[in-house]
Amino acid sequence: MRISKKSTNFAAAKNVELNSQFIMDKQTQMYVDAFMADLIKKNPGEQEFHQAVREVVESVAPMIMAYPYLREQKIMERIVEPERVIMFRVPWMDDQGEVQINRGYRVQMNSAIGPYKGGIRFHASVNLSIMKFLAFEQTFKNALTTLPMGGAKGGSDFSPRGKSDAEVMRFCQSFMTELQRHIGADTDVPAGDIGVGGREIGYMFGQYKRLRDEFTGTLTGKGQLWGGSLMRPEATGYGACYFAEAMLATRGESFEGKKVCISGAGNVAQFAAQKAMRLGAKVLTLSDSDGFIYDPEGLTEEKMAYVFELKNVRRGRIKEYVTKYPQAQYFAGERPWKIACDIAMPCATQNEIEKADAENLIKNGCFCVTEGANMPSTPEAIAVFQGAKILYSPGKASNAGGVATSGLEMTQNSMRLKWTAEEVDARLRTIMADIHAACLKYGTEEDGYINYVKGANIAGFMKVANSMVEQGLV
Ligand code: NDP
Ligand code: 2IT
Repeated sequence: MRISKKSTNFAAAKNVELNSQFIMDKQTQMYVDAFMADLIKKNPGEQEFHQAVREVVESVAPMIMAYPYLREQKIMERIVEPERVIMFRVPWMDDQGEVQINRGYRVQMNSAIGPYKGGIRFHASVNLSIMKFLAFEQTFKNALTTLPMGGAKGGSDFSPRGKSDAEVMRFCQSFMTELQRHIGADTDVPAGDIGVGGREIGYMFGQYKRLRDEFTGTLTGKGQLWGGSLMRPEATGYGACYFAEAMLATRGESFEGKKVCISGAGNVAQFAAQKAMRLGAKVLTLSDSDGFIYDPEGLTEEKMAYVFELKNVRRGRIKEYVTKYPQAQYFAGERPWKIACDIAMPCATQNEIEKADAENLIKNGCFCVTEGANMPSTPEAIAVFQGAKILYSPGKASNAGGVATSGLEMTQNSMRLKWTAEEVDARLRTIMADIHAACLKYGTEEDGYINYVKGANIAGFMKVANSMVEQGLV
């Protein structure tokens, strides 16, 4: 069913076929500007949060103008206000016997469609702005997965890099000693993110279980021996590749024979690289915060096995790759975006593709950017991609396979059984295809260009917004 722009009532809007008839006019732009001015005043200095909100408001403002119930219910004003923010002291003792103090966070952003759900990030850069931007993005991403999960994010300015296992364990135990009172299988289910992998989830789960005396699926990304889902480690990177395959297919293309630049060398980057390679692509780069490696011959199964061991067992740096494979080059202090490629997959961190990087990518022939990380492209870079009409997908759509598979882990935990890898992978593929279809439905513009940002934001927003309306003023 399609209803006209004049239709204003909620019941009609719930089932409406929304499309690009909702465009930005002057009045809408004024709404966005006023909304952002107010948000910035209320949340001073939180630049990443402002950036994430602006992107969503710009996409959904035409809907808000078209449907007065969204304005009357102050949905946008409510959606940017976290339901709860928890900040806490995390004291721990290092191996030298010195007392260390970090700050812990959990931002419980929105529970309209399910229990709070989202990762935990341990990185020196973590602050309230980064937590809020991630929790905000997570709310819409989780809505896109088709699974019942609200949005949250947590973390600490603690960096596991260079710490001993014992230090990491003491930190995780102290962090969970406070966090445990705020989470639960039907309340809030954390998982991993930057700096939080299987080791950290294990230590946190152990402490949670000890303090609460219950074995539940309160964390996801658990070990395979104690409730973890098969394919969860692979899911974000694989899911991003499944999404990229769908994007490429809209132009009759595939990964076969394509040159791919990937940033990061962590969980998402590793499995994006493995899947892209297995789909026939030549993966040329990986990186960390010190620099990137460029292997003109491309990654192979053997080289990937080396990377897995280097990063996940020895916890080494990516520059060691060139010692092992001397045909590769290491570029200290640089990002991979100057290397010519067809497809770019940023899988490290926020704002890692700036305007000049985007221009470089386009100049060198890149025609598809699929985000594995959260908000890796600056607004200026996104404008360059969309201006050039290349395929570009925001992380909240293309990296949703990770949290989706976390959702599948929750399902398995609730049922107290474990699916095979094939079963989980098949569900992951279906979910990524559904997210791609939602982007197409809400993001296809009049000239046929697919605006994945608009599509993902409108689809995610309307699901959360209408759920909030149905649940009353809470
Ligand atoms: P990891 O900690 O496993 O890996 C992160 C990688 O990114 C490392 O190579 C790290 O290098 C690099 N990196 C981190 N911070 C910076 C920085 N400030 N500048 C340059 N490089 C940096 O994290 P993940 O792979 O899990 O996460 C990567 C991205 O994907 C993040 O944006 C995360 O939010 C997102 N994401 C993760 C999901 C998951 O399931 N894990 C799901 C969806 C999104 P170094 O070792 O030098 O720090
Ligand atoms: O950003 C993300 O989606 C994640 N870090 C994964 C969250 C999750 O709950 O699996």
